[in-house]
Amino acid sequence: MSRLIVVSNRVAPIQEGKPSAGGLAIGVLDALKETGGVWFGWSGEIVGESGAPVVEKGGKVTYATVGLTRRDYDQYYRGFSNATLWPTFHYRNDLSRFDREEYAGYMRVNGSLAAKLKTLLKPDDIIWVHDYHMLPFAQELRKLGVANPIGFFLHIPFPVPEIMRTVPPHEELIAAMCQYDVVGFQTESDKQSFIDYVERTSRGHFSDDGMLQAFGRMLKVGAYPIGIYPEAIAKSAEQFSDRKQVKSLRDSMRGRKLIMSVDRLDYSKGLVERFQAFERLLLNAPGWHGRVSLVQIAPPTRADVQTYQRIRQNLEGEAGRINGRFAQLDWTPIQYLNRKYERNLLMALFRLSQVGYVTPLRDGMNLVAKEYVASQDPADPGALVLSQFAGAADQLPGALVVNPFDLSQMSEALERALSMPLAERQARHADMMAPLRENNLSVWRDSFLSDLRSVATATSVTEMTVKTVKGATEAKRPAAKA
Ligand code: ADQ
Repeated sequence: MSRLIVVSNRVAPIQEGKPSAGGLAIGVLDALKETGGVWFGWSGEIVGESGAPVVEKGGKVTYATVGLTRRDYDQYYRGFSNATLWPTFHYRNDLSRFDREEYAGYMRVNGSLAAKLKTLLKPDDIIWVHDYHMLPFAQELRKLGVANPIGFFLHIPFPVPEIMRTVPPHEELIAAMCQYDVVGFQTESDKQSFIDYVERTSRGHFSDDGMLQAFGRMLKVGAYPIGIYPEAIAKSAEQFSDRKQVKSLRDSMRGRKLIMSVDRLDYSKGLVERFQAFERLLLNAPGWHGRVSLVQIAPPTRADVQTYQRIRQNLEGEAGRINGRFAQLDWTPIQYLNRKYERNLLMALFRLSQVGYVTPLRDGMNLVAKEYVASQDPADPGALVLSQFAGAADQLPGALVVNPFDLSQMSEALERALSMPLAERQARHADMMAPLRENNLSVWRDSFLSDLRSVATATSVTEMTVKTVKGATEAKRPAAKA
């Protein structure tokens, strides 16, 4: 089988089973271990001058990492990726800024990373590129003559065409994305937004077999919702339930109900609205005073991007205000913890709680929602309040789905979740576990890679035909992709 090359902005070399790893790391690492391969990307270090990749072997997996210069980091990572693409793709074009130099830096870094990866490539490798930092990566590889099959998966939402057009170089970016052989999205609606853009703006054509013809190329476009390993999560949630921190939270609740929320601290996660909806519950249903607490765990991320500093101040202000308004000597309504926790411990905290409260304003998938469900005790599961704007809402039919812009609806859903009878909680939990098992993390990875491998097969069959018929000796892209 061909070697797999994974490219992502950050490379996270981890030992199998290490608890801090997220879906991307666990999912792709399994695939790399199976076929052998390379994981290529930024080491996370800022360096004086960016040199050749540092290559380390870990079993069948080779980790190849490069440093970024301060200028690269500011323009490519902090600038165009996180101050333009991230907000716009999450429908926050009010927070998005565009700077030509940052965009030039984004293209430059993609070009230089592509040149560095090229030195490691073999002719039959297949390449799987991840996320919004790398939209033009295939185009840069193609410029260097790389003809290998290249797939791309977008972990965050893809916006409708009207929003996409607010990014000034939108057409260049979409044309670059069409240099991939497979482009994957989290949901059918993200996929549709991409197709709508290409059909309306660039006169592309999408056919029923999932192939898109655009910018002189033919590519597969699909929805591949990322999953989790529900059995492994259920097991660790149960095993970690007797940890000291879990017991001490249980003791401190003294019979009160617990609403759990866990997110990276990001404006897309709707944290302020979430606190305000909880406040509305306390206002409208005073019977809950002293009987329920919200624990919000939200470690800061991208702390050097200004918008993230503002969200942090805003959230701390809201938690303080709500606590000041309602707290009693022996009851704090909101416990806001600004730090990272070991993943297994989080799963045990989910299991301890009566309500999972996951209400992003926009989210590609949201693995926390899936992890919350998988962590529950099937005999006495918690209920899930979930935003309709998380990709996960398509796949968790037993959730109480809310519009995170409607504070009244959210507070009503919280009250319903807190009072939900056991039989209804059990039925809803079973309804959610079935799709989580069917579409687990292996299914996500295997279905994407199987589509990418079919491209590889089509490529070699077409090349053989071209060679036989025309006696050509040079490697060519398949005719279907011309
Ligand atoms: P994220 O925006 O990071 O990911 P999410 O899908 O919720 O969002 O994944 C977060 C992961 O980090 C989860 O596995 C969670 O358990 C963990 N985590 C969160 N807070 C933590 C804390 N305080 N301590 C330790 N671990 C914590 C992006 C997209 C999502 C998409 C994923 C995967 O934005 O929409 O679901 O990629 O494709």
